[in-house]
Amino acid sequence: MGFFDKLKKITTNIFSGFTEADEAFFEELEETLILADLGMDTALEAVEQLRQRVRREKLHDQEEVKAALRDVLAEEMSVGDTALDTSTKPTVVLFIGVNGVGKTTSIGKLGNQLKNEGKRVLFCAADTFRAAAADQLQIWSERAGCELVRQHEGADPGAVLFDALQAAKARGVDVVLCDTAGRLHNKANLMAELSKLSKIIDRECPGAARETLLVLDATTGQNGLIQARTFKETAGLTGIVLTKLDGTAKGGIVVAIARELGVPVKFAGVGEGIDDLKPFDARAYVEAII
Ligand SMILES: Nc1nc2c(ncn2[C@@H]2O[C@H](COP(=O)(O)OP(=O)(O)O)[C@@H](O)[C@H]2O)c(=O)[nH]1
Ligand SMILES: [Mg+2]
Repeated sequence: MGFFDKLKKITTNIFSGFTEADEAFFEELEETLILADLGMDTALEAVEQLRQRVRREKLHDQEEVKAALRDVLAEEMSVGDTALDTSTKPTVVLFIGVNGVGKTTSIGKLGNQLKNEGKRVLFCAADTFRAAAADQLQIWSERAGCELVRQHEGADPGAVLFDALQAAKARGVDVVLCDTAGRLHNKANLMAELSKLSKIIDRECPGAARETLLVLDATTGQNGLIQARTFKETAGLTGIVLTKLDGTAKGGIVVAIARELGVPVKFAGVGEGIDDLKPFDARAYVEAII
């Protein structure tokens, strides 16, 4: 079953008991949306907006109400441009997020896509916390045909990034994708490291198009939101990569994240393969799930 088919199977249930858009329906919808990981606040707000629309526009039949719900959810998710800004050479993209969410894998997949679009791509192995992290990124760089700058385990991540940016400028690289550690000795440490990396980019590539993408694992549900709040404080988040959407029936987390953070989901990870990263389109998403 394809990703969208899977989603569809779960969420058509929302309307399975529909007879009319009465209070019982709205209450049931609220519950379904909360269970789908929209979170309490987002679910309540979405249902309230739908309620008002149904009243205002005097909607009756199921198809009209469905279309209105799609609009409401798509609007909740419309919080900015979902395209990756690669307008300068080099463009620098920082991947941040806790351990195991899929940062390294997403870099591999995105590198492959950009390479296929004819771009010269360099991976920067600034996760120096574990030796295996750079090895893993190296495997992806070979698979995707992208360049790699790495150093030894325990090296200063800032020094690796500095090297990578110098190499990128010297070689005419289009896009630098920078991996980072998801765990340091403590949270304050991690945040300090990330803001240091951000400053290095500003200093070495002033005026460069940059993105800071927070990678979140969709299967962790509301936990992802808690992580997001922590990371939001640092390093000017520009977008979310939501991974492992293939592993959860609870696609509502997408809506909750966009609404809470005010930054758009830019990519969705839907598997472990090299082609399993899709540009995220809010409208297509809600149409698939409702
Ligand atoms: N099913 C699935 N697995 C994923 C996805 N993205 C990453 N993974 C897996 O999640 C695990 C951790 O990924 P990794 O990139 O090492 O996470 P990192 O610690 O954030 O760099 C690996 O086994 C990946 O294959 C995805 O979209 N779907
Ligand atoms: Mg990693």
